[in-house]
Amino acid sequence: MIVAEAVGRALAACGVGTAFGVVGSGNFHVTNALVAGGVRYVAARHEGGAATMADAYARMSGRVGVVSVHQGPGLTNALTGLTEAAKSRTPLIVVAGEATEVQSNFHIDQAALATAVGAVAMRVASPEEAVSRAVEAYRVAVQERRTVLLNLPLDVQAAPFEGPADVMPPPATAAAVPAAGSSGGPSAVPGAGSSGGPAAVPGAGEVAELARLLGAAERPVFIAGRGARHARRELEELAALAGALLATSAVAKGLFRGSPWDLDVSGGFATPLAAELIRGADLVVAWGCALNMWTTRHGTLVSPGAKVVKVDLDPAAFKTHVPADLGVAGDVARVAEALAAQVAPRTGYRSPEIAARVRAEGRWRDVPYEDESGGGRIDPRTLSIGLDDLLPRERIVAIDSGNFMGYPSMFVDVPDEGGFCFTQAFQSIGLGLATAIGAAIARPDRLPVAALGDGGALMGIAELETVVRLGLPMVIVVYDDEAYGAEVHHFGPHGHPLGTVTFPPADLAAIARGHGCAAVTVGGPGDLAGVAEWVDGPRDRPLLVHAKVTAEHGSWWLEEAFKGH
Ligand SMILES: Cc1ncc(C[n+]2csc(CCOP(=O)(O)OP(=O)(O)O)c2C)c(N)n1
Ligand SMILES: [Mg+2]
Repeated sequence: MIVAEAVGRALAACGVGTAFGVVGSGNFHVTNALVAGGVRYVAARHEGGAATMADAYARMSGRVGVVSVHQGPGLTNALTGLTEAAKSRTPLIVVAGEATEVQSNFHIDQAALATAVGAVAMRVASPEEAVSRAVEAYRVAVQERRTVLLNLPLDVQAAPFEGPADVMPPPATAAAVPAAGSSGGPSAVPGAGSSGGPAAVPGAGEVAELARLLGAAERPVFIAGRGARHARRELEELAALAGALLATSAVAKGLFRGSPWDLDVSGGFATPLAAELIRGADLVVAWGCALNMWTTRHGTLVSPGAKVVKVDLDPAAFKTHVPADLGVAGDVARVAEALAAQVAPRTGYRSPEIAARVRAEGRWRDVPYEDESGGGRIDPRTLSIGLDDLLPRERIVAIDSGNFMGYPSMFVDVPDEGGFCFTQAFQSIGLGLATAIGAAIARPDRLPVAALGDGGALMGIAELETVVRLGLPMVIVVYDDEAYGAEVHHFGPHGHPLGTVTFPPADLAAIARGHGCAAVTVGGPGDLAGVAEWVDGPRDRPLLVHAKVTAEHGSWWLEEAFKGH
């Protein structure tokens, strides 16, 4: 056995989930060893796709994703996806060949590259440490929720490995990532506040103080983030006692689906009703949620008079973004449980009037709008509502970035927090299709839906062949405005020339058919019949919905986003 094989076997024995990659000489043996160890391998067509697939897979499966890349350009190609993963604290291991000879064409400072984007760099520097380094990479990925680059120098990985061939998984780490339930169970990889650790047991003083605040609040609102995705039951039970309304950040969308007190997403995607009720809160408790500018519309959704409490594993979260008046360090579920024993039942915000309003105005589709479809183009709201009606409810929705992104985020519903995959921590366009592939592999029980702009779709189109090759029953919706719409609406109103951000029509349906997809071009509401036909059929090929959308004006959440530029 050579060192590369020992590393692959060791990672497999640790219990990593699916591996994604593009194989070259520098990662050939380690990838084959992963496969020999029982790990599923998915070949992507671009390392950027592989990285994002692994990120999305990890988020939605609760297992550690692996990315396997060739030295040098294999790694640089993966960087945007790796940055997204690192910013999102996704447990990920990147195994990469490494050309340590500076004369090599493939040579770059790979460790510096990883560190620059927030990943942890490690190296198997000698044959003796092949296994221990692999196990350490797994431990750091899981326990510290980090994206880890495991460099495998070419000479070291080719050397004979003399140690034991079998590797025991490290104790306590494999169990630290909760398994994804098929529905509503402990969800994906832990976010802040879910995996246990030094601050997992809450301090009694802070808990008592939060119990006092909950006992005094007239209009409490809970906002749950990534770190609360495993804690639906505990939060719902506490909210029922405290009379709190329930909302989430975008990444936790769907967490409270089905509750009559669910306001859905807080932030730019919030309904007018949700925004009004969150602004009306006298106590906002953020659970595993940083309350960043997106979740709070630059702080404006939190009333100046409201008390703000953050419950998070990481006390560093307390003072960032909207700062907390009180911070409770601990695991979200355990804090909520401790509080439930101390809070007496009260009506709080849960009046019959509010219940009636949430029923009547709680979803975006309840908000009246004028359908602007016409002239061979469909209003993106009408498109999204139409798809929401047509597509099976057991779905997993992935969203790319751009002006269009709010339409599917707001109008296409998801069944729970395992139904929405939002790789937007780096705000990169082009990640949506690969996100949908990783999510689809994590949740084969659900219909994967990729919602993309034309710009993001064409940037990530290399993976269309992957969708077809894997036989994924995916619906890919392209909101095509023949432009980088976000830029058009950003600069257009100021009279700037827009030739650099507008494009002639591209026949995306033909491109999709060329890859082996079914495709339908939608230029008005009537064309959605083609989608219904696919849904009712055998779904033996992916479907690309090429929607020519109206684009006279920018979206309202984009206005909000520009404040962050
Ligand atoms: C990798 C990357 N390049 C450029 C940008 C800047 N950018 C943000 S949105 C956008 C336009 C996206 O166009 P499209 O996917 O068609 O969506 P639309 O805005 O038209 O709805 C661009 C270029 C970015 N965020 N990420
Ligand atoms: Mg566009």
